Amino acid sequence: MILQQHKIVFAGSMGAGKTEAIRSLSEIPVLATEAFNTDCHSHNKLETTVGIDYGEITLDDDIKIGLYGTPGQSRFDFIWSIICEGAIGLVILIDHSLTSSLNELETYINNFKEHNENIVIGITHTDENPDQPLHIYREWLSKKQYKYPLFFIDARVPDDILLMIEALITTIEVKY
Ligand SMILES: Nc1nc2c(ncn2[C@@H]2O[C@H](COP(=O)(O)OP(=O)(O)OP(=O)(O)O)[C@@H](O)[C@H]2O)c(=O)[nH]1
Ligand SMILES: [Mg+2]
Repeated sequence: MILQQHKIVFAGSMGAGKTEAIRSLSEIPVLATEAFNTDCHSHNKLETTVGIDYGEITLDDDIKIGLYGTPGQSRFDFIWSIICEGAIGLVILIDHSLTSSLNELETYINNFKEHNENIVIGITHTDENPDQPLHIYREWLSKKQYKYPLFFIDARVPDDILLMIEALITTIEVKY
C-alpha cells in the first residue's frame, strides 16, 4: 500500500459515519481499526474506531487522495493532531440524531480549525431525527461568521461523500 501524498482527514462525532464514508468511497480495501465499543455512554454502537482508518480515491484528473479517518471518542484526541499533519483539508461529520449535535459541531470545529482551516461539514443521520430542525447549523455558522461549506448527507451514499470532497478541493483551489 502506497500512502498518498494528498491527504484528507475525516473527523467528527462518534457514530457520525467517518469509517462508513471512507468505506463508501475508497477504491482499495479500507484499513479500518474497529474495536468493541466500551464507551456506551457516548454512543451505543457495537464497534468504534480506535486508530486510523485509511482508504484511497482517484479523482477525475488522476490525483490520488488518501482518506484518513480519526476516532470519534475524545480520549483519542492526541491522535487527531498527528493525523492532521500535512492534510490538504478536513471533512467534519456530525451526527444529527444526537441532541448535543450543535455542541458537537462547535467542539470539533474548535479543535480541528487549529490544525487546518480547509474544512467542509457534513451533517449525517438526518433521517433519524426529523424533529430537530436543520437550520440550526447554518445559523450557528453565520453567527460565528464561519464560511465552511455545509452539507446534509448520508455517509452510506458514495455520491454524498464525493460531493463534499469535491467542494473541499474546489475551496482549496480557489484559495491557493
Ligand atoms: N441512518 C443513517 N445511518 C448512517 C448515516 N451515516 C452513517 N450511518 C451509519 O452509522 C453507523 C456508524 O457509522 P461509523 O462509520 O462507524 O461511524 P464513525 O464516525 O466511524 O464512528 P466512530 O469510529 O465510533 O467515531 C454505521 O452503521 C453507518 O452505516 C446516515 O446518514 N443515516
Ligand atoms: Mg469510525
